[in-house]
Amino acid sequence: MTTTALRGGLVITAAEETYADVLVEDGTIAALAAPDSACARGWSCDRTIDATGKYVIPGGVDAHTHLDFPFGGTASSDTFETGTRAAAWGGTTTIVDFAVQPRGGALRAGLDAWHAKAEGVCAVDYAFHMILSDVNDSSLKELDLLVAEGVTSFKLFMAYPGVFYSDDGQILRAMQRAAGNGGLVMMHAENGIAIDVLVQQALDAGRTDPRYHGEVRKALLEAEATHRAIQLARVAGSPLYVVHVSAEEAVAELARARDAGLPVFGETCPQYLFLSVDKLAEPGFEGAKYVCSTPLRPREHQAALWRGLRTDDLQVVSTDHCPFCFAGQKELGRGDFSKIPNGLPGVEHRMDLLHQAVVEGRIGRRRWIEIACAAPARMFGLAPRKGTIAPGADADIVVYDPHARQTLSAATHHMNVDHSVYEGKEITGRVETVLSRGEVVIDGREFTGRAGHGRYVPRSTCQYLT
Ligand code: DUC
Ligand code: ZN
Ligand code: ZN
Ligand code: ZN
Repeated sequence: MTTTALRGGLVITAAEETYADVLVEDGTIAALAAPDSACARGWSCDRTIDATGKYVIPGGVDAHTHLDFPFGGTASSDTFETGTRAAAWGGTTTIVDFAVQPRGGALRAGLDAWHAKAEGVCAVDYAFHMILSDVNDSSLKELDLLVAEGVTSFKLFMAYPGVFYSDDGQILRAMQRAAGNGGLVMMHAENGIAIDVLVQQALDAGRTDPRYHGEVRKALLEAEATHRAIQLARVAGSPLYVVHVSAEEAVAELARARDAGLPVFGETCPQYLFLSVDKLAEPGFEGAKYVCSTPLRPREHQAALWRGLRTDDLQVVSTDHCPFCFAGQKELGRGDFSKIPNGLPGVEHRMDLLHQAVVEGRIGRRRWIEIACAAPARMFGLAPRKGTIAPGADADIVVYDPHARQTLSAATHHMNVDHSVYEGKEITGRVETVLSRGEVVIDGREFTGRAGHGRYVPRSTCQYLT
């Protein structure tokens, strides 16, 4: 049995902050004790990590990644190996990735394919949601089996007609099934039918540059879809989790539903909090780097997102990490913005960007840990093993230096992508040491983990509802 003590740090969880020493035995948190107390001095350890002057926080839980994800005639550029390694560098020790039901195929086939991609290569722990791209009698039956085996959440798309899109009848049926089996429906809420009309009109008018991606995917069409998804969930009697919320009007829909006591939840992502739509208009074809859906919005929307995070109308910040290289991938959309693969890289930077928000006074330290670790763990049935620092939890722990300075750049990041959407951004705070189930996987500026250390984690159902 390997034992490690982390000594002298400020332990921050969603619930409290306290100076404590942390004892790790065999991959699990065994005890917390006051620093230098008789109890803590009595621990005999193989290894001691000095966390004096640092934060000791739970490993991040990124509940929204797309590794090796087929999209727009290509696939996202991070594999499970490179993507989970980058996650570790950024202090994220659990990811929940989206397995995809092949259109016309079985959920099982999609899930098996995603297990095959991830098995034996991940640096940190991983779990799966399932994208439903074909809701029918047989895939609905399979939903019950997936929930029973730990895939307890399902993403549906109101966008992307002909690809992932479900119509309202399919959505209602999936929600009814989820209401019966404890599953959580995750919604990509954009009116894709209307958006496709606007896309065609823009292209017909010769508006082919990346900036038109932001113009056609209107905030009102995100809000309309969010409203419709909430009403459908109400009719079905199911909970609802809306992914990658970017529009102020969509936050308002969520807030109204929550004020009415409905089990409706929302997620936003760092790109919507820190970047805005003007990026899409960068000279040349540079704007393609910022094409994702939902799209970046005018800066005014950011205040509503931050407010939503403070008031708990938004519960989770995930990355929607879906990287495509500029060269050869984003470039597929030269001359037609609708052919630019949608997605931004970010799995490595979520903890740092949200810490920057703490430094800037937008959120408090415990809220940082809540939205990045504890809430996603509870939302997706990973608590109490993940998302907190407490006896019995997995020893997924980050020693975070709140004073270190760093500049984000493609030259130094570890994601397998040829650009950074945060190039040149200065951050106060930096991950120093990362433990994944007690093993040191990041030690200062060195990756000390290994491909295959990360394990698949079956999940229980949403813990916000019990
Ligand atoms: N949005 C993205 O930007 N990328 C992947 C899928 C999605 O919904
Ligand atoms: Zn010990
Ligand atoms: Zn989506
Ligand atoms: Zn996504």
